[in-house]
Amino acid sequence: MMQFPRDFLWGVATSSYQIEGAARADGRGESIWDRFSHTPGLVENGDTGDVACDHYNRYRDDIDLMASLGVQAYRFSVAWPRILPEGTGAVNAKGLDFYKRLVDGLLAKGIKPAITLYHWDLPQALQDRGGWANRDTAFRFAEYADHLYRALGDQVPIWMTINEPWVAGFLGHWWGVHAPGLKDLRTSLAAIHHMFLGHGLAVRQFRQLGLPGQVGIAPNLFPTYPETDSPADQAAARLSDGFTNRWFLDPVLRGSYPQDMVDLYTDRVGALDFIHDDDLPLIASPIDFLGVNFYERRIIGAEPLHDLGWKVVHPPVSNGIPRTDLGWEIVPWCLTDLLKRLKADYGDVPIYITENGAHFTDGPGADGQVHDVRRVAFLQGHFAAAHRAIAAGVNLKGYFCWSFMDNFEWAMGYSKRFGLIYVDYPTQRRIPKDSAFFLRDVIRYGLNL
Ligand code: IFM
Repeated sequence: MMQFPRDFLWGVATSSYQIEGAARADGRGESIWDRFSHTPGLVENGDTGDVACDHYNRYRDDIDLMASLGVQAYRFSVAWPRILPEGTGAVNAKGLDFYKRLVDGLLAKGIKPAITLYHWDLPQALQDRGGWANRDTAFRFAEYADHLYRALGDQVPIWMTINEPWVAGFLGHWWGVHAPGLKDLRTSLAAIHHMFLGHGLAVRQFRQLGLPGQVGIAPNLFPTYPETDSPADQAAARLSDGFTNRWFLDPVLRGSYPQDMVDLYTDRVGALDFIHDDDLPLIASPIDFLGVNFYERRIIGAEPLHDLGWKVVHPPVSNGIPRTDLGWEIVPWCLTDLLKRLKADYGDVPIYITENGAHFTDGPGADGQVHDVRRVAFLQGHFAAAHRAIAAGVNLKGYFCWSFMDNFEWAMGYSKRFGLIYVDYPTQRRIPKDSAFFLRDVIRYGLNL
């Protein structure tokens, strides 16, 4: 039996646009994801978050379900356009009330609320003024954070500013496959910088209000390995690591952007003059923890003809490594590598795994239950990997499984199921999968390997 530290926090995670639905309820404004998903051809099957898991109306039952599993913390995001339908200005009290009820409901069941301020549903009104590519959005973000701090700051112990700036930045502004659907590298770098600036401003405001909780950020990180030991592949892997990891860690934890990446980006898009002199000290305002979203490793080879000088190598299925139903390799040892590397390179910052999970298609069988044995094995492997990191001295404080329930998987719509709870969308019935019971037992008894 592997025992985790006594105060280790076991949680589940979701985000607003992926589960809430009720897209027009109680004065909620339009978000960039409403606009994107309603644009024909951008989301598989024409799916939208209009109804999603109808969590906005069913949150009490969802909290009961979490409580029945013994979940200790619930990471959710707040929909900025519910609080500020135009992105700025007067608070929409009805929108804020929803989150007050949610937080009260969680606390009543002894579940710690963990709020993500931004999980990609930017108010469309701000996008109309340039969105994250406009420096002003960082200041509007801090204003929005301030409203939430004042309303919920004494009740919520864990806060995260921005979820996955790499995804929001590059998928949304360079590859155009996420909202707002832009396709320009320079714009994406400006957007990412302004997300960091918003993060720094929001952390500073958190401190100024003297809130009792902890604040951090939740980047997605990719353990990265060279395809071969050749100097060219090693150099390519180092740069790719800069692209996915160091660009997102160094500013926050070291107060600087990595120079090799500054040089590379400057070569591609011109001077990064959206980075102002005083920004980096603010962005590096000390955080209480680093969130880590982990899903995949990246194997990198040199490829001078590629945009940035490397290629992502997709290992053949014959390598024998099991995969999720999205084809992602299941590589729990890479989570241990990643956590150890964070400690080695960035010091003893407390870490929460703020997301980890997998898409498996399993649905109800003849007995009406969902026997998602592959997700159980997936969790088992990753929990053990986290335990190994703790044994190696990593200051890992908790683990949030992605996701509490099946939900709107962005451009892939409802076709992908990451949940521990199966959602039957036509009836909105929730069915806990075997993996949900597995998590319950790990929380209760420890990890039996
Ligand atoms: O569903 C997403 C989530 O919104 C952000 N991290 C990755 C998950 C699975 O793709």
